[in-house]
Amino acid sequence: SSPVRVRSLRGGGGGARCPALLELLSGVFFHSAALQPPPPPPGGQPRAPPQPGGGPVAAAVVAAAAGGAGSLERIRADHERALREAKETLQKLPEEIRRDIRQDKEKLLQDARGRKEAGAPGLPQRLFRQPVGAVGQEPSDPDVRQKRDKIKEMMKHAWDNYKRYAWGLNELKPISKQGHSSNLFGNIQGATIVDALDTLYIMEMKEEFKEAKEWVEKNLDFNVNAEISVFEVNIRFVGGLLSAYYLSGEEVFRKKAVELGEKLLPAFNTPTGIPWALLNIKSGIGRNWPWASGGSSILAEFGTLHLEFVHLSHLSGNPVFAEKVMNIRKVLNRLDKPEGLYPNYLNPSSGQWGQHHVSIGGLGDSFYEYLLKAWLMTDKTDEEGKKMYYDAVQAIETHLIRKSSGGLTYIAEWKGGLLEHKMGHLTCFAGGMFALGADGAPNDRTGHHIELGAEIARTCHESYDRTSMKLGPEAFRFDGGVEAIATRQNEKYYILRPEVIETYMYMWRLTHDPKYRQWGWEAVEALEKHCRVDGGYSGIRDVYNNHESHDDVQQSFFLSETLKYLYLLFSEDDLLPFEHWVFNTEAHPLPVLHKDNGNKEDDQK
Ligand code: DMJ
Repeated sequence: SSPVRVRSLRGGGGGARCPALLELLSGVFFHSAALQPPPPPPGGQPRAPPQPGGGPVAAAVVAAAAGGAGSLERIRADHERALREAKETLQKLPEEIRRDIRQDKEKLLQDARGRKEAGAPGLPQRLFRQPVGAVGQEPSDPDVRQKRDKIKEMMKHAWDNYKRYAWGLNELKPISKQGHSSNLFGNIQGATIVDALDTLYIMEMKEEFKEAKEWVEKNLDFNVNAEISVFEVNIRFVGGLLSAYYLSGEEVFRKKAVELGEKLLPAFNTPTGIPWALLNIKSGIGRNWPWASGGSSILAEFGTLHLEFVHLSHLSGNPVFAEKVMNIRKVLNRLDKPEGLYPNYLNPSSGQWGQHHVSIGGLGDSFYEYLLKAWLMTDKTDEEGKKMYYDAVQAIETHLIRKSSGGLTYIAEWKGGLLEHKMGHLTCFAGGMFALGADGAPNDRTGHHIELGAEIARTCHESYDRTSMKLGPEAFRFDGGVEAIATRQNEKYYILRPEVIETYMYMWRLTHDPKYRQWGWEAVEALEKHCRVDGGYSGIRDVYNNHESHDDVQQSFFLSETLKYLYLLFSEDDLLPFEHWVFNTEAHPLPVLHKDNGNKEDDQK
């Protein structure tokens, strides 16, 4: 095989790192709070604004926001003023006190009305500057440009049909030409619209972006009596809204993201703070999937909130979101891990692992992804996330990664110490993850991590190439005399998943080896041939069959991930560059919170 060319993610590197995420966050919060004009206290000097969902960190933030180094003096002055006011009140007549209370109440009401009209209840004002790389240049090579245009046309076909047959509903049924609702979102509506916003933006589909934004403004409603999947709603809705905000600067997306984030908070009301999988967003009552080992929460679900919740704190000035996800880390770090591996199940009441099943695919996958990306998103200051990621990869290499007799590297699943030689389509994202993390790999193992990414990409490409339709199955095996082939009927389907293309995109960006564009283009041709129908794009029931049996669902992640990663694969590297953006697990780009400007502003153009 050809030698792998390694491209560095960042120039230089190394140097002293800030020790803790909270330090970074403190910069974030101080900034947000400082941008908010403090409401003048009745007849006194300026006071720090109150922070919803307070607690000790919030108090410190408020104090520091009020004056940095002089914050202690300010607190003292506030206390003295409060004492003075109390004394004055004691000297007043009852009628005067009643009048003061009436006036205070009226003022509060007026302020609340004013905030409602301004449309940003409780959110600090924020100066928006578009981060670097929200738009990129046209590809210079005409062939690449043509291919990219084709991918944009695919997006238009998917979007137009959704709009025509399922507008405002969650997903499209492209064969029966009607809406599809998934119970993952309860009766929150519009998953495809929110998931597609950022793809529309980066593809410069301006009219479509505008109509999507108007729908969000008028119709996206979280005040519903609905039991939702906390994970799915977070990665698709919170992630989609955050990206739409960071790309476009439209306040409505920030407001909706924070509003939804607040709705998700009761999920953390468990004895350990490990959140429930399911939450009724009206009643705030949570529970876990009935099938999950002894009432456990799922690693890939509670471990895939971190990036979005850190950004929710950044945008709202409210530290509670970041505190919730930092606590998940704390719980995990207190636990013994079998062979250094993280089981997929953790009981939120006892804080103990459930069944010892370990997977880098379904139930585990994006937990590992978010450890790495938490480190990258904090401009490589989140040392804890970094350590957890590289330690986990070490254990995965030792216990789960194997090579077939035909020379294909694969990642098996681990069940109480025994290996199941099966790899899921979902697991294929790991090729991109290993390559993305190569730059920071300890002990000069950068080349090794890139090579590992390249090997996983090759195996996953084989899983596509060994089918009749050139689209990969849901899971493939390395036992019973087969390699990279699905042997069970219920593992032969393809539901428009992105993970293999995601890995091609990372490998292309990091090596510029042309085979990744070639493999991506093979996937485009297969999608067009087998999944494209009059009414949009559909999944396939059996990719080994010569005749399509369509599953009649156009998944929202086809628009948010599959088409976005294809588009980026055929774009120049200046569109959403890795130095400035990380992608959440649903391919929604979130800006890196750069330390060199004190985390005080998003990176600027
Ligand atoms: C997406 O919703 C996300 O990528 C998630 O992490 C895993 N599954 C789907 C796509 O396959």
